[in-house]
Amino acid sequence: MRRLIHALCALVCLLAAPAFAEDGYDLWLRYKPLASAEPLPRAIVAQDNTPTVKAAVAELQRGLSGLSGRRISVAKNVSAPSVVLTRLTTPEAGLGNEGYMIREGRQNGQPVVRIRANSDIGLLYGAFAYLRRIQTGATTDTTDAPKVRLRLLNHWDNLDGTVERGYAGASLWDWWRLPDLQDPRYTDYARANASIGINGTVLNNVNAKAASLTAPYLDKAAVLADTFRPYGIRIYLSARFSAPIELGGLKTADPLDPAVRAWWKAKADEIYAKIPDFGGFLVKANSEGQPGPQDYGRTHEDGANMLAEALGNRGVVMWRAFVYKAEVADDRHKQAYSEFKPHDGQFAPNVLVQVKNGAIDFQPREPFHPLFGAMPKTPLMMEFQITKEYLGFATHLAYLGQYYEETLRADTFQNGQTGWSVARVVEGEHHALSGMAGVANIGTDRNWSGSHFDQANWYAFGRLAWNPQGSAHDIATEWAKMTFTPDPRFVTPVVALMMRSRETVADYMTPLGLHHLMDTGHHYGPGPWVDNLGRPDWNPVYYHKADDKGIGFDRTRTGSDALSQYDLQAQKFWADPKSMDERYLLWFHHLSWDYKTRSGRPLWDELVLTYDKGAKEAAAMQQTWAEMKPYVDAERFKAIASTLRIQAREAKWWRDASIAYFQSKSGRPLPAGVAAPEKSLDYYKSLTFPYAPGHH
Ligand code: BDP
Repeated sequence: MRRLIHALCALVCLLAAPAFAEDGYDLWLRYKPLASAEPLPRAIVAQDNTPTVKAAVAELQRGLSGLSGRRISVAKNVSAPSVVLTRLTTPEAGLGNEGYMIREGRQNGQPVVRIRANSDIGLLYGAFAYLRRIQTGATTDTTDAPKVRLRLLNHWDNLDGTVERGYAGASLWDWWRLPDLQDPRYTDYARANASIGINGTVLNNVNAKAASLTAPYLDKAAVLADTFRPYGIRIYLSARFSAPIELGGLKTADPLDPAVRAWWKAKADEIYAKIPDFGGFLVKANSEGQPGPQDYGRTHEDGANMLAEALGNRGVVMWRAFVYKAEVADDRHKQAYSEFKPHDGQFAPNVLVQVKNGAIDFQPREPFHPLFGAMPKTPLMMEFQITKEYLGFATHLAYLGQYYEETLRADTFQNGQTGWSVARVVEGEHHALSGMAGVANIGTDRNWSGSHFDQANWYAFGRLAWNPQGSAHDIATEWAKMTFTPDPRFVTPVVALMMRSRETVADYMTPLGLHHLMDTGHHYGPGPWVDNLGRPDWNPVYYHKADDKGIGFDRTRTGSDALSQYDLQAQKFWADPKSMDERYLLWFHHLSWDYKTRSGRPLWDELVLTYDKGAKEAAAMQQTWAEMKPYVDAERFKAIASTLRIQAREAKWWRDASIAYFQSKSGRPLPAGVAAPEKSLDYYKSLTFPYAPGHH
């Protein structure tokens, strides 16, 4: 008897357990039953049956049945409370091709929610928006359309399955088994992206192999394009500029050479025959050893326009402005501006210049890139990094929504006028094209992003690409509600923690405007002492310039004068160390250790205390999380607790190693009450990480 009871108990437990593990695979599309008594529609009514409308219906069915715990039917007419999807017969101008309208009303005596759009993709976006609004407690009625046309992920994925700067496992693209293997995960990838409005993806690394443009690889890419198409996602490829030599057997890749031009034209035609809605090319040229037009004495626009011509009105070229050269002795901060600004207005209409958020390289904090204020005649595409190459990989919690917002809200004073925020420049109101790209943090890890909180960075990127003027705080709130629970006892402290988290990381890695202090190659841990790399501007010492007298990079007129690349009014943000935001202080100024900061403390003390504060905050994040235990499933609770433990330990490592090193320069005592580094500077210098992920 007892045995039977045990067996029955085991069965009950099994049935009561969630059908699948809370491993993060469902992202923010979990659709768990809502506690609120709001009556939800019981049917979905749609007239069309296109692949995109089918996807919208399927998502609504999945979402509403999950949220209500009921079966949801699909019908042609309204006979129950319903969601009605309608493509407008007379286009509504304000909605454009991707916008939607959601309205509550009544039809056939039943309450209905009408989702209307000019296009099928608008209906899909509307369906996702409606589900989001239910889950986040927003009112149903809304009208929305994206402010940016190209909202793209950039995968730095290699053909061998590795991911440059990827910390979430291997590449999602199984090039080896494609085109035959069609992983269902590709559809979930598309769903997740469509749910946040992403409408394009560059499949391969900017450090591109020409092979990705060969017929077998195009066939593989075509399968992905077919899978993504119903979700409004077009595919793009990074193009290696020297492909005409490597694949075409030509002697040159000179963009003005007729044979080279013909080769690219034929290649574009071949691509369009396989992928009719191919989006276009992303190009890293003449940067970090990549081939480019300058190898032939030509300019960036010669290269970009040649590819633009090959694509014609079928696609776009996204030409990256991330360029710097060993031969140029000038401050690396200045190089992209010097190379691109003189060519403003000379790019073909289907070219966008893709600019990183800052002039160096995705540092924990960077002032906005001066090009955003300087090329009014060219559509400038924003490039953010979602993967956290310089912010602790996937192991440290740093919510980047707050970072993106900081950059997007900065005023560039383009054309000397106020109100030209980076967001407005990116929205490109004077241009036919506009775009925002995010270097993806996605891989084969079950939770997609390497850690649960890193999903929020993917989410925030998509939402801000849709509306660059959106609020990082609101976006974090939405994400937390959908990904975990709408319970305010969870949402309020967790959103507060997220909003502070990137600041915390900046404090324990690169406080007061310091930058590029990461160790060689992998960029993970501290390496402020590194001074032995081939190029001066690869060395951390180049950036902090610390000696026994002071620290910081003078980018004012007495130094490299990079500051002058900003509009006169924008220069005022950072020109005067006394009045500026000190979080950028040492980015622009070289100051003595005794320099009196706003707190009244000398710079040395301030620096040490900021490191100390960052490390303490990282440790405290664990406590906040511990208090969230009642609101989170055991599996994700534990996973997050363990990454926070790693983060706290490594924040202390950053703090200790940095303080030890800078103290060896300043020769000053630590401010009262601050603990000395745990180990010697030599110990920190001796650490090596040859197998850190993401480094190729
Ligand atoms: C740097 C990365 C490197 C990329 C490069 C780029 O360290 O792996 O190839 O940027 O953006 O941040 O091209």
